[in-house]
Amino acid sequence: MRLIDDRAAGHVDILKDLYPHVGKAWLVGVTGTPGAGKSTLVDRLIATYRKEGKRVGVVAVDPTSPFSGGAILGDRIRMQRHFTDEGVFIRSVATRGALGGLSRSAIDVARVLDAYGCDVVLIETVGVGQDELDVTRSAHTTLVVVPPGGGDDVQANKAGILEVADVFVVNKADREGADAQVRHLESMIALGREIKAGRRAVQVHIGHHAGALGGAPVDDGSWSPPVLKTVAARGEGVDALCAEIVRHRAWLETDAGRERRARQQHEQLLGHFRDTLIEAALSELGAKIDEAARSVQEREIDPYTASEGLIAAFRTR
Ligand SMILES: Nc1nc2c(ncn2[C@@H]2O[C@H](COP(=O)(O)OP(=O)(O)O)[C@@H](O)[C@H]2O)c(=O)[nH]1
Ligand SMILES: [Mg+2]
Repeated sequence: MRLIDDRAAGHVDILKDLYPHVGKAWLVGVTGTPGAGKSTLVDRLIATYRKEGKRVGVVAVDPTSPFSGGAILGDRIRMQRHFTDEGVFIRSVATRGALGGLSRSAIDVARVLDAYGCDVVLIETVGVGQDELDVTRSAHTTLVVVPPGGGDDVQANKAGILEVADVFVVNKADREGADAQVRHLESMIALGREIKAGRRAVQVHIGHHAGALGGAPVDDGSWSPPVLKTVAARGEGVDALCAEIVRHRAWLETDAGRERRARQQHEQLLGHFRDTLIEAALSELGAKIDEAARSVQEREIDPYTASEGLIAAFRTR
């Protein structure tokens, strides 16, 4: 796992060798606002799964980014009671720098834990940036953890939270504003479904040249994320959360669920291909890119032609 996190020479070969053993674990992404209680919740989930006799892996993305600096120490404290448990394997990843480095490391380390024999792998990440989107694409079930509040800090629309959440968890429900947050999220979800249904209605209308707009079936077998309240600090609501994860797992076995999984895997491969391609191109072209950038800066060439030139140079190698 260290070699993989360091992206050391030969780490891809390790991953290739492990791949036949990958695919048995349930991957649960846990994302959301810093301080929302993700690590505390993960600690509770570990305890629950251990009671069921499951082997648990945890991948904590080491938040070296400025807005969440130092949180990893907190993560370790939050989960420390499990450190001596042989059925629990906790690993943090830290690689930044390389393209999508952090998410790649997290996903790859999760795969190692899967191959190692973990039944469940919990992947804790912060926020929903591009990096985290890659993680949520790889996870079977993604939990989005948010604190109570009016919803301003959730920015559900902007951050694409609605797209990635399989289950919303309003944690710190012992604090004021939890119900307001639940209502806010539920109305966002309802709105999202209405927009989708509206789109379908329009398609039906155009397709059949008949009927009024609206009234398209909303219950199309798709998954609508439930919104749960938890008090992770006291372990409240955790059983209900686990039940939702099981329910989501069952849904993924339905036709709509399989379709969604296939789409995710397609996106995942595309993301991986993109990273691999860019990495190869960057290392092959090296100084040519700097040259092209300089030419563009001096206005000797336009950026479109410059890019085409780089691609042509890469292809002829
Ligand atoms: N009041 C309250 N505090 C909580 C709850 N869950 C976690 N916390 C506290 O919130 C802080 C941040 O928790 P942490 O799990 O590190 O959040 P993370 O950054 O999302 O991983 C810690 O001080 C926790 O003890 C909760 O349900 N209620
Ligand atoms: Mg944390």
